[in-house]
Amino acid sequence: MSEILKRMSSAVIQGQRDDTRQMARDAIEGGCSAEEVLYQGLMPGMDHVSGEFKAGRMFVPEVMRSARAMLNAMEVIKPIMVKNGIRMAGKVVLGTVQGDLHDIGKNLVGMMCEGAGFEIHDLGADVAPGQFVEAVKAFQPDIVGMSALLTTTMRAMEGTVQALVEAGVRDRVKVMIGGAPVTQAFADRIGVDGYAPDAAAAADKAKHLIAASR
Ligand code: B1M
Repeated sequence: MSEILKRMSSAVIQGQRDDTRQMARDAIEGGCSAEEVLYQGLMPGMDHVSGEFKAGRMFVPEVMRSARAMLNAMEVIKPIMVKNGIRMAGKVVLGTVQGDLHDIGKNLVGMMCEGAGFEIHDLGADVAPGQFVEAVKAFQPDIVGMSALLTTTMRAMEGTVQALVEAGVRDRVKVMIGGAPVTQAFADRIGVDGYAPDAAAAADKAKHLIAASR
């Protein structure tokens, strides 16, 4: 790995967002491809962060700083990747379900998945079932990700799955859920494809769902 890509990984781990943006520019100008920047610079950094978060050695604010550092560099390489038709790991439509305004965890999940190479279409919070259906039709994602933080809004996850079935698009996507009150048992009961307890596990689960479907 070239020196600048190694330094980029460290800058992601340290959450140095201005540095990562400049490093991405320098790397591209120095002849690195956008793919090298993503897969050899940014993603190894986020993989490390993910491992530290899982192990309880890094916490939410630090992870968010790292994710922002990575996203800043992504702004530099994304247009190049789109222009060159570089395939991302997969596409995720993500939202906090209807009636629920909590979006910090959902944003972290989006950042971690983006760090794992996914293209994210974030619908925001308080997302109605019909909005998820429309987004599936518009963006053709591989995965629909739903977050809920209230026991009362967990029911909207089931309602959204039902809406996907009724719209005839349920079979086109994998559905993944999470949020503090959500459990694997609940995920099994409402018939979704995946559950993850935290943002790092969500990125891993998204990778597994994609691998299993290809
Ligand atoms: Co609210 N709130 N809140 N709140 N809030 C909780 C959730 C609560 C547990 C607090 C409490 O009473 N102890 C409680 C819920 C009780 C329950 O239902 N069992 C509660 C309540 C009651 C409410 C209101 C009803 C309060 C009121 O108005 N009376 C109200 C509801 C508004 C609404 O949504 N309609 C309300 C409002 C708010 C604020 C707006 C003030 C604010 C949200 C700001 C925002 O998100 N923009 C807020 C906050 C901040 C919290 C707490 C303090 C923190 C939540 C959070 O951000 N955690 C929370 C108490 C707590 O958890 N200590 C609380 C950090 C975040 C990183 O973790 O979201 O769990 P989390 O996400 C994790 C995992 O769950 C997982 O990965 C994330 C990262 O590791 N994950 C996924 C999340 N989504 C996933 C999706 C996946 C996979 C994994 O796949 C797609």
